[in-house]
Amino acid sequence: MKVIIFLFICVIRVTLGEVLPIPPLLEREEGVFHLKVVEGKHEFFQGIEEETLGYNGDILGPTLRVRKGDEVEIHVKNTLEDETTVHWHGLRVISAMDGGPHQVIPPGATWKVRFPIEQGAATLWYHPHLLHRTGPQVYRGLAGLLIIEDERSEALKLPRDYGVDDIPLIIQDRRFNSKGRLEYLTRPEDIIDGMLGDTGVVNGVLAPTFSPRLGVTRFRILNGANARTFYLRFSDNRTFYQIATDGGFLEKPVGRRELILSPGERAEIIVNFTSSDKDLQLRDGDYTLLTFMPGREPGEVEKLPKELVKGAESIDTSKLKRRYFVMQGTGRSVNINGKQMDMRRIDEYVKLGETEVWVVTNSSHHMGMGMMMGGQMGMMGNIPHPFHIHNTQFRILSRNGLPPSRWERGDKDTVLVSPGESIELLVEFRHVGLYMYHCHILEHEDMGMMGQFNVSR
Ligand SMILES: [Cu+2]
Repeated sequence: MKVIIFLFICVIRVTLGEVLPIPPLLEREEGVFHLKVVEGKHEFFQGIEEETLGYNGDILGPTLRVRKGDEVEIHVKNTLEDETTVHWHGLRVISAMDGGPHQVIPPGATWKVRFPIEQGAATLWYHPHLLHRTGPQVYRGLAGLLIIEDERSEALKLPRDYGVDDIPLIIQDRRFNSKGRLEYLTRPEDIIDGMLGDTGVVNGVLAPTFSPRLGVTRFRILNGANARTFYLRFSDNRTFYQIATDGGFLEKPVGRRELILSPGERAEIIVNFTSSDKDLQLRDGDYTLLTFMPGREPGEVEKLPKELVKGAESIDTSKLKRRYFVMQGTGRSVNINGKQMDMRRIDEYVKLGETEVWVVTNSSHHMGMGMMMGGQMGMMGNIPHPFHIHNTQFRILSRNGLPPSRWERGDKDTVLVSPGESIELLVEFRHVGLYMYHCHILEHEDMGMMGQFNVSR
């Protein structure tokens, strides 16, 4: 019976090809965005209902689109029986509005926030950030996009018709058992690697199809996975153009064939489609995430702008204060600088508006094949960690002493640090209060790979 069910699932996996759902743009009601955290039912596989979580719906959340200079008001009602929080990932905002572990929304309560949008055009996102319990809530479906537009993004000749030629892609992975039910932290290696799935999910569905217009389409890609780093390529290995990093535009479009995104990171890319692109696929390694079926309608944007934004000026960093963050340990012992998250301890004190260099090292070293809990052989200690800092957009100054690649020279809030790597970041904070820095593998974060810094005058 089990075999039959498994085969049945495999057949659905190959043939489903659901149309890519686009998270709706949330309209303001009397100037206020209303988000309701709700329990839902979602069918990843036809006929198999899964208990999920969503904002205003069964899974994921609507897209909030705002403009630089806006005063934004958001009311988040928690209808769950559990606590939650909503963190605006990538946003420069005062700590009381940040939505970290200190801003718990009890069951039945409504959290009201109001803040100005002070930063430029970017694709940010929102998700829960409960102490020790972020992973399961995101895994069940809580994530959504927050798009900022500004004068520059509106003036540039780029596709920006949301859902038509400006397409959000929330890429995640999930693991299902033989009955097609979601599994979470069921294997010993999940404690080491974080929760890695075996099935890709895009905007909440498996292996969807999308019909782009002919010509160029923009994709705003979020790695919303708990732990998996995606190595994205097109099936024909074509060149596409990256135009933005986590926090905004790159100086110029950068031609690429592969986009590596770790959990929490975003990128905006431009892809050119022709009528002969039937069956083109977006893949992670050999795994097909999304299949394209170009339509016949020509797109509106033909050529990419040569320059997107002015590049950042180089500054002398030799006299700046340096802080060191070493990510180490494996499994339940993951830590930063030898410490695990403690709400009662402030790890770093930072001065408002002061530019600093944060040196982030992943000292997990390769110890070869080893026996893991449960008796399986696995890689021990060879774990990459995406490092995320709240309330800022930083610049990567160097990777292992070398200048960052051209596609990493934009504003960032999350950076992948591979084992043995050391990365220098140029950071600066414009709001006071208590904030987090942490690994964005959510199970690592939940196990304590997080610290607190206080920004003051
Ligand atoms: Cu980690």
